[in-house]
Amino acid sequence: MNQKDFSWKSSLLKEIDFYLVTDSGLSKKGTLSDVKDAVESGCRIVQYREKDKSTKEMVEEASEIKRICSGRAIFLVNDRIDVALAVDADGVHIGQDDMPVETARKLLGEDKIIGLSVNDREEAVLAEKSGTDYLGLGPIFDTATKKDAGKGIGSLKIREVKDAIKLPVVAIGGINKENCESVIQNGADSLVAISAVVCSDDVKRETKYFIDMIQRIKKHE
Ligand code: 3NM
Repeated sequence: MNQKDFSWKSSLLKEIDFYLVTDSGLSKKGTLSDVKDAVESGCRIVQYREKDKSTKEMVEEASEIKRICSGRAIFLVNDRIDVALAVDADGVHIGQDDMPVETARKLLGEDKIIGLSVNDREEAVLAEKSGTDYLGLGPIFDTATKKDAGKGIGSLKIREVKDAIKLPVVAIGGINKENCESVIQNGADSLVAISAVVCSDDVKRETKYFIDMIQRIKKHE
């Protein structure tokens, strides 16, 4: 069994409910406003995902997000290990085509969190061996938010992945208020709903909706 199964990071991540991923292209009120609102509503993990800004702008925004999250939420940076290091974020979330987890680990050290995106059970099993701390599994449903995400795998696949590994699984892709219950019922430890939250007029209300739903279902399991 992988020694990471027992790490404080895995235990901590299994306690997380709603996971905010930022998207400045979709956001109604802007990334910083979304982070503030989500954290004030009880969101305990934030991933800064920014594809359109310069490195300088990203470092500035990431330091603001770090300040907002401080003592309240885990703060991760998507893909950009340099930005994560520059602001001393809590970790990174990387994809299959990014730097290998082992290399990212060397750069970041043992105390930082590394999450990896996987699409199926095979990738999940390999990811667990690589020393990642949690998995992002998706897309669960079809999504327009990430153009190259591919077709939704369906929420039953979550159970298949959970049965094969011990790491926390965060479900992502096309999740909204209508389909979110099946995601948690099928074993996801946490979920991301980008457009369902940042396109809304009230990020606080939507975040709270997801947190309450997840806690209610987990309590009855
Ligand atoms: N990653 P929405 S799907 C950023 O499958 C991202 O790895 C995915 O946005 C993956 O909640 C996705 O609006 C977009 O569908 C999720």
